[in-house]
Amino acid sequence: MLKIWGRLSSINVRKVVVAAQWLGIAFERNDAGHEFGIVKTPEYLAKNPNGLVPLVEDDGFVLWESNVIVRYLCAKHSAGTLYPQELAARFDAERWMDWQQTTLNPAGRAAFIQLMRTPAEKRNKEIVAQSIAATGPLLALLDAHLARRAFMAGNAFTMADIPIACEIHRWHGLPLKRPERPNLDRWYQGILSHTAARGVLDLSLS
Ligand SMILES: N[C@@H](CCC(=O)N[C@@H](CS)C(=O)NCC(=O)O)C(=O)O
Repeated sequence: MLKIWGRLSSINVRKVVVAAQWLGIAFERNDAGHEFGIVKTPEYLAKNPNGLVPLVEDDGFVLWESNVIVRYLCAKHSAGTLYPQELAARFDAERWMDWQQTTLNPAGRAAFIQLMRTPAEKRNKEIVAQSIAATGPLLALLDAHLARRAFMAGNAFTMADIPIACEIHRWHGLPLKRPERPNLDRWYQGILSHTAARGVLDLSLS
């Protein structure tokens, strides 16, 4: 059975759990990282020398890097559907997954760290404001993108929707005022209503 290592308070672990639930794969998840430790033990470091979560073990195959795990699971269990097979469609989806890691996540991460991981008396409002200012245009871009298609990579749900949905879950969990983004909200609510989101994207941030 697929074994997932990682705490659900991690955005990157959430991606893997949503993917596994969407695909209907039987899995066992073991809390690791942060307050659960484990990630700095020699046994864990031998599997992931970064000492980070998530990590999966699938019939002896060990893999880390959340978006790569999502790709792997979708390719293994949903080739041609969640993992598009036609090259242009596949790389359309790949592009959004990389964009989540390299653009959207770095923009919003500082606000998350300040508002959810930093004691109130130590928070830096300027850092939060900069993170909001960096994220706003990216959410507007997503809203415009989703005005013209039902999902991130076209008219069907693919692997590309998973990392972005987890990022939106994290952003929506922050105590911030958000302008209306009707297309983004429609897309996100659709994902939230899927059974695969249960126990993950319906959790508040911790
Ligand atoms: N690029 C990696 C980043 C992994 C990462 O930074 N994981 C964080 C949680 S989101 C972590 O392991 N933090 C240390 C810990 O939980 O102990 C991925 O996408 O999997």
